[in-house]
Amino acid sequence: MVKIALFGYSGSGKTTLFRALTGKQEEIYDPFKPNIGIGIYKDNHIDAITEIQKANKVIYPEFELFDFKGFPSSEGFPPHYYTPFFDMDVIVCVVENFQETSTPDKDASSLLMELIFYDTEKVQNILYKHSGTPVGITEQQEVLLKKCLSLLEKEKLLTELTETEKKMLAGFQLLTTRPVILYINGEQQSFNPTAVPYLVQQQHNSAIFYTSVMKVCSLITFYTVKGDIVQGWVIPAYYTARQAAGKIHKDIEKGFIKAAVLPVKDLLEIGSWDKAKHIGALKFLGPNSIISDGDVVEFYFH
Ligand SMILES: Nc1nc2c(ncn2[C@@H]2O[C@H](COP(=O)(O)OP(=O)(O)O)[C@@H](O)[C@H]2O)c(=O)[nH]1
Ligand SMILES: [Mg+2]
Repeated sequence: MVKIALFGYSGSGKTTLFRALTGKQEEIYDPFKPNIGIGIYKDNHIDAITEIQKANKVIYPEFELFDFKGFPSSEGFPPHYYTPFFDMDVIVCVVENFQETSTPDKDASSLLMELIFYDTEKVQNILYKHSGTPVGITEQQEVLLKKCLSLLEKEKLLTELTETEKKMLAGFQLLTTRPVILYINGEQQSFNPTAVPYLVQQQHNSAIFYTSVMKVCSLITFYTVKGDIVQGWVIPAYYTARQAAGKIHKDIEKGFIKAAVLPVKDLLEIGSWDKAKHIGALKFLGPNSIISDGDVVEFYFH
C-alpha cells in the first residue's frame, strides 16, 4: 500500500486533513509518533462501473496515511524526527492558508528547505566527514552524491534525479528522493506557483487529494469486475499487464496468458462488460504490454 506522509508546521491543519481522509478521530500525543490510518480513494468511475455491472460489492483502492506531528516554524524539526519518513512513498507538505495572517509562499518554501537542509547535511556528512575524503562509498556513488549536493545547493529536491540514480541512493536514507507535493490548505492568500507540484484546496476533497498524489508518484488506476465484486487497483504507470496481474495474485502473474482491456469510458458507454465482449470492443494485451490509466481489465491465466 502506498504510504503518504503528512508533513508540516504545527497548526497547518494536518490532523484535520488526516481525519477528513481516514475518518479516524483519536489522536496520539507523542510528538514523535504519527497518527496512522487508512484512506480510501473513491474515484469518479468506480461507482459507475458498480452500478452498470449491478455488482453487490465494491472495493476501493486504499492508501496508508501518516499524520506526523508538527513543530512551530520558529523551531524547525529535530533530525531524528525524520527517521520514519524513510518508509514513506510520498511527502505531502501541508501549508496553512486559512487565516488572514497566513504566509503560504514563505511557509511553503521554508518547509521545503527543512527537507533540503536535512539532505544537504546528510550528503555533506557522507562525502566530507572523514577529513574531506569520502570513505566506504564507490567512485560512482561519490560522483552521484556530488551531483545531489549541487542540486540541493540550488534549493532543488532530489526528486528530479532519474529512477536509476534514485535506486543507487536507496541506502543513504535521503528525504527528497521521493515525490513531494505542497498542499496549500485554504485560499486566504494567493499562492505563487513553485517548481514543486502543489494543489490549493479550500475544502478537503479526497478524490482530488489522491489524484494529485498519484500524479506526482506516477501511479495509475485500473479496475476489475469479478463475479459481483468491482475493485479498483493502484499501480505504477510503468507496470506491464503481467505485473499488474501480480498486484491481484501471484498465481495470476505466474500463469498469465493475456489481459482483455477496455477504457472505463467505453465500458460506461457500451453498458456492460459482457456486451463489450460480444461486440468485440475489448482489446487484448500480452504480458509485456502496459496497462493504461482507467482500463477495466480481465486477466486470463492458467
Ligand atoms: N478555518 C480553518 N481552520 C482549520 C482548517 N484546518 C484546520 N483548522 C484549525 O486549525 C487548528 C490546527 O489544526 P490541526 O489539524 O490540529 O493542525 P496540525 O497541528 O497541523 O495537526 C485547529 O484548531 C483546526 O480546527 C481549515 O481548513 N480552516
Ligand atoms: Mg496534528
